Amino acid sequence: MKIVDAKVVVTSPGRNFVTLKITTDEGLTGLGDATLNGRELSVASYLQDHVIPLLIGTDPHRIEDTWQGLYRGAYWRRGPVTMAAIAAVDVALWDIKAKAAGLPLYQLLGGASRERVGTYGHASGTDIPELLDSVRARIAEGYPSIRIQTGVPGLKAVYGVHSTGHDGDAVAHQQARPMVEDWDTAAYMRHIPEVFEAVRNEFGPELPLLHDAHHRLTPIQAARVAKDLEPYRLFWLEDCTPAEDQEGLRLVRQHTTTPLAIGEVFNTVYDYQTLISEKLIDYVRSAVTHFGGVSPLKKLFDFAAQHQIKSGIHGPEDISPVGMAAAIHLDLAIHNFGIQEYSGYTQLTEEVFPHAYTFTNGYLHPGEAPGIGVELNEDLAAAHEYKAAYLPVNRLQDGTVHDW
Ligand code: GCO
Ligand code: MG
Repeated sequence: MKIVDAKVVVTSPGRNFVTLKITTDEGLTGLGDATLNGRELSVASYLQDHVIPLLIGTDPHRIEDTWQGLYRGAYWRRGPVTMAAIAAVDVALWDIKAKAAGLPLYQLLGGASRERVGTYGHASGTDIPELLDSVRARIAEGYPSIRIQTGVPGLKAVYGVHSTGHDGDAVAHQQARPMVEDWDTAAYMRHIPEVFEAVRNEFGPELPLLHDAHHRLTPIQAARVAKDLEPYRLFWLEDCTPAEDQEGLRLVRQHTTTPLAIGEVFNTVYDYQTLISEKLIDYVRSAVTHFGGVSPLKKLFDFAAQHQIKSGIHGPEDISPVGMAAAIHLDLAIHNFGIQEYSGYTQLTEEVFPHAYTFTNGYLHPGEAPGIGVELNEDLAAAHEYKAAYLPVNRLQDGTVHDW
């Protein structure tokens, strides 16, 4: 088999998605997700200008060799743009291989290790009463676990709340320049234990609760928050410190038994070397789409498994249904699965990307269609053109730029 064509489709059915479609001489096609929120066109160009010319004429079955060729062959390694582009190729080739075998991808990854994939959904509110309503709504939808985020008194806009889409996910605003959110770490640190207290009082001790600090705390602040939240038995505290400082997590770890999750902005195993080998975290958060694809993410999970660390694949709306499907196949197959983030998509996005995977009462299943089980409605995709959109930037009240 040979690759005879490959193209990049950029579409915006509400938000931007970048999809790679590879076609073979036998008529098999494969899809890969290359969406990088706010930097979509850079990945599209990387693929179009530098990767697709290398793919034409090659054997799509040689996934590992193609991956290594793209990773090592460029000389310049790692980084979100490069790794999103490589991820799209990797997933599209796995899609083709599994279709050629007539099997859903999870069968090629070792087969199912479980019957269904547990998820967490997003609950958010500008204040605590609104948050409690949102938690109630997620429970009614069947979500077994829930991430909670609230506004902080005195702040206008906070991650996961005011800049949110239909489900409390962060939205890239469709405008030429990023909007600005405000932040006050001390106010947040005073408020967050009250939020957990209210949610536990209302919903009891059993409901698994998660929280995302979105890289905003220093290690000592994160240690304080994680300790203050210990009585509420979190499922995890996510991204408590700026993720690039692996050593910072050592200090947090020394002070708390709150489980820690990190890694949605990571793109290679090297970002996790210290974190995993020293057991500084409990869940690895990388997405198939930003980590170079199914091949390296499977290796990461195997490395994590040796240290009793589990998966918690990043799955907000800015991962397309193609990237989500690839994640669900991995979730079903690996032994050290932890949880899958899933916030759903708008109706229009579902129509652009018809898929075999299902979401039923809070649990996902990849379905039995050969490949990853996602199609691309190219006409509908073409009817919704790219629109410039950016995530917010974060500033302290004196105007200083802060981590977002
Ligand atoms: C999450 C994330 C997202 C990010 C978004 C940025 O935990 O789901 O923090 O909501 O903010 O992926 O593009
Ligand atoms: Mg997050």
